Amino acid sequence: MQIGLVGLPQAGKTTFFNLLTGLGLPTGYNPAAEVHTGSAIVPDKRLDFLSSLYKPRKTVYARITFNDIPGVRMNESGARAAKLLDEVRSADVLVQVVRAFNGSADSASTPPAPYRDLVDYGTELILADMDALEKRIQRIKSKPKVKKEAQEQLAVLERMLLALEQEQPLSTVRLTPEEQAYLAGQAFLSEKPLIAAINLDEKQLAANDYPQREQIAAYAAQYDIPVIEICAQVEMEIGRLSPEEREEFMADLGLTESGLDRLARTAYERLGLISFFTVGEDEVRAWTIRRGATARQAAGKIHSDMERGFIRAEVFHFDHIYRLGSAAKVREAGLLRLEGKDYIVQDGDILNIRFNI
Ligand SMILES: Nc1nc2c(ncn2[C@@H]2O[C@H](COP(=O)(O)OP(=O)(O)O)[C@@H](O)[C@H]2O)c(=O)[nH]1
Ligand SMILES: [Mg+2]
Repeated sequence: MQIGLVGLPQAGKTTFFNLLTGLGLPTGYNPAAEVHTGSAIVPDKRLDFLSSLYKPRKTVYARITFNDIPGVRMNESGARAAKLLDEVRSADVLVQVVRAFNGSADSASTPPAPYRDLVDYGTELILADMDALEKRIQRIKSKPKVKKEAQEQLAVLERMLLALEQEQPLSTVRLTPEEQAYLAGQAFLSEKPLIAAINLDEKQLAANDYPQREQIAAYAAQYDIPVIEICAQVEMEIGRLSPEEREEFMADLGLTESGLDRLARTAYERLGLISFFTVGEDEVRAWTIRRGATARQAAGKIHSDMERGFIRAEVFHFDHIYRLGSAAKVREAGLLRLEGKDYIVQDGDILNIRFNI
């Protein structure tokens, strides 16, 4: 999964990026405006438990890639803007970092207005999509004779453009699969899943309040935007402490989960992703699939041979082994099942694929 960190300059993107990846890039003004890339494991206490039980040679967590994309005005033109827009386009999910914190050393002499910033960035995504759509519509119309298929395509594009003109993101436009096909895989920005990460200072975190909070909640509910609250600066500093000190400081701030925990969980939920596990002496591993995927599709995630030669899946659930303490006891209790190719894999399932090639 690829997460693009976006938002206005000085919102705390690079600080949050450092927190997520454990890297220590300089924060503040970024004149070169280069994109930073880093990755992190997806924290999963279930995998920690399985690893302590099986003591495998290797424990493999799922990974997320983060791109810290410098703020760009979407109507800015030129090579830099084009490159940054491409970065935004290639993300699976956008996380908009929004400043709520009060003034810091080199930014923020202006009072924070997180709702305004959230909406402004949404508007920039809409403007970028309008530009792309208008160009595409022009290209079709400029042909001497418009074919029937192009007519239908034009109708879809114009409907999308209309939504944008009414300041509605493309995520609000429902398209049939045939209509989707007309878009030929072109990625639009305002249809991407978006998560808002509101960057608070310690006082706001302690008070559990910040400016424009209600407006943000209403806007987020309307457009299906999950909201997480982060305290990037402090959490980054905490990240440098020893594990014991870290827990103490987190507890003081009233935080039970790290920023990475919260973001990973929210992104999985928003994208409809779940985890299943494979276990053994050699390797204990977490795999990411879409909710609703079948056992056979899950097998394909591991290896295409397993998908092609799929026979059956031996399945038990994490909760069972957690409660009973070993795979042998799960089997004794009759909780190990054999499932066919169409079985819908559940979050936390432990699979052993039987296959034949
Ligand atoms: N007080 C406070 N300052 C922050 C916080 N997060 C970032 N900053 C500061 O805001 C400035 C901009 O942060 P940076 O991560 O570079 O923002 P970016 O431009 O969005 O990448 C830096 O001076 C940070 O130290 C925060 O949570 N609280
Ligand atoms: Mg930055």
